[in-house]
Amino acid sequence: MALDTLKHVQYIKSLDKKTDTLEYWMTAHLRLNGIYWGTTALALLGHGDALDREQVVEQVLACRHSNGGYGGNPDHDPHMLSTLSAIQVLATYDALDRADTEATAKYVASLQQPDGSFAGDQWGEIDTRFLYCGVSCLSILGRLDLIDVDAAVRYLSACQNFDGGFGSVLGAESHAALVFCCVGALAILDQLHLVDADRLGWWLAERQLKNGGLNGRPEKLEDVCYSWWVLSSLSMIGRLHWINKDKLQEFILSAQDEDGGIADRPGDMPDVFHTLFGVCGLSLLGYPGLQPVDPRYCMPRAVTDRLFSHHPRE
Ligand code: GRG
Repeated sequence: MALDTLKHVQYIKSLDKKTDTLEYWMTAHLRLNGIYWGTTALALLGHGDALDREQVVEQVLACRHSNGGYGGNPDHDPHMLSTLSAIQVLATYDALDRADTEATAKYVASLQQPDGSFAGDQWGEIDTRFLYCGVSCLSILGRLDLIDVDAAVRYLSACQNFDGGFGSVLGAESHAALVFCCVGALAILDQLHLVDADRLGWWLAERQLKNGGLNGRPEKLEDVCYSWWVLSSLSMIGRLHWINKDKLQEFILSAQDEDGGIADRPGDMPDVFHTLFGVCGLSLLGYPGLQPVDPRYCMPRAVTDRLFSHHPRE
């Protein structure tokens, strides 16, 4: 089975036109995340110009608040998850100069807690996802100097469990998506030596099931999105070869929908989240014709190369 690139491009392009569907309105709070998932998938598929740049940039800027944070949709409260997506999309379209990024950097930094962790917004939920968002965002903006990096690293380090994995908060069960968040943040901060790579690599490799797909933790079902969370983590710790690449590639390709888009597993309905992470997984596996993805940022390598030639990540 081969990757149906053009159908996936058409599928992503069609998403913003389906405004008469329940799904469209049920996912309103995720609109900015959706723009990031779609535009990143298009860029990795080699069709970064498939959407109108100005329209995308305007859509992102419409979600901006005066404090520098971004909401999931215009008039939605600012949140760390949508703020990272906004910055990633603006960076991908080389449009960071269109927003007051200094205010955004200050908004993000204001959510760091004394123990180094990050809250998702003003209401104070703590999660390693938000720590990743904070570190990734500030690194893209070249403003890691605004936070207590040592405290963030101490918090991340303390989150590593006996099995080598990481969870959503101190002491929480290891979960592959949170492994990406913690390892990704440590990679961005150049602190990967703190990870027990053999132990973590073993736990990650055990996520592969007989059908080639990966799950997110023991006894759970396979899901295409773990092709990103698991594989990017293995890539960052230099152990990508610890899983069976051919079987994973076949699993991802078999989750393609005949009308475009990729689903969580074969036979299910496709969505843009799984489309991005399926394409990202294939890119890390070296699938021909795909643009390389940066495992630390989940952005095209060409974009992060351009960004960090302007300013050092520190
Ligand atoms: C830039 C790629 C990128 C991410 C930014 C938001 C974020 C940082 C990471 C999100 C990580 C996360 C927690 C993803 C959710 C993955 C997922 C499918 C969770 C489902 O959890 P369960 O318990 O699934 O329903 P399992 O598979 O364990 O049954």
